[in-house]
Amino acid sequence: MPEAALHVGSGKVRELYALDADRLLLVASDRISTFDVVLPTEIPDKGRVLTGLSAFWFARTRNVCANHLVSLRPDGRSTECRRLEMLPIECVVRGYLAGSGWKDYTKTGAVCGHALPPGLLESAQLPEPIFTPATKATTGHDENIDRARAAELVGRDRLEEVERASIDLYRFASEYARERGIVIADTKFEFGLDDEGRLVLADEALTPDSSRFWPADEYGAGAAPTSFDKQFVRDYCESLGWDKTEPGPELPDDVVSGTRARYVEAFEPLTAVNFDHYLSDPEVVLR
Ligand code: PZK
Repeated sequence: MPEAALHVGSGKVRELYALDADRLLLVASDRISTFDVVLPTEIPDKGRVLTGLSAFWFARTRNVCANHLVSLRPDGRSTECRRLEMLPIECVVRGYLAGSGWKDYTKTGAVCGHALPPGLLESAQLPEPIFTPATKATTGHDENIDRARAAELVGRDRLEEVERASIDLYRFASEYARERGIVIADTKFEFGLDDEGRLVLADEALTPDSSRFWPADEYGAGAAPTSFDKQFVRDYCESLGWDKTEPGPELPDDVVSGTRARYVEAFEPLTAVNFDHYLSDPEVVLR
């Protein structure tokens, strides 16, 4: 980053800088986390794949919901975006029964208050995508909240608006991805408001870090599908018998190269852009 910019926040694998009063710079690193621990080994170009995918979705969904993207930097990993007043909830949409949703269902027959038909198998597609908001935890895991709590946090009308936008975005992207060999099982959106109080999609969107991507050809209800991007990393970590506390293990070269290839294998069919072309001209994903 050549120009003076104030560091205003860190995610597990991303950094946020203020460019001026109304512009932020979101920078995606090549760091990878598994079992909630950031590993000491980076995956080359991971930040560029996620930034390019997010920018691609922002360009494709701007008629579904306005978004914060202003421009993509030539480094392919940095996004200039509009500074917003962020809403204090995570907007999760689930189209399939996975993760905490599956656990919830086995215990209660419902997922975050959405009653579901009996007899669904793990990973089953839901009759309709469901909206399951969560609060942003500063430490540890996001906590699912019910509609009443979400309405307290953002207001009843705003909640209806973000639910509609979240489901519309998920439907658009999951249908698009399914036709290209990728199941987006669930995803998390973050929204903010502009100066006029309009709802704007922010953060990263519809990437393997903010969503569960499954390879469609391996998908079947009744089993937990492999993760599109992190399966080699998880399998390797499991093979070590690591206890999943800090510090995480270094990754060997074959796990790094295999994982990098998986990110590129998600990027290329979705964007219809050759990844080397993206590296030489990132804006190709916006056109
Ligand atoms: C914002 N985060 C989370 C993400 C981090 C932190 N357009 C925006 N306007 C105002 N605030 C944010 C955004 C966005 N996006 C996002 N925190 C604030 C976050 C990535 C890296 F360090």
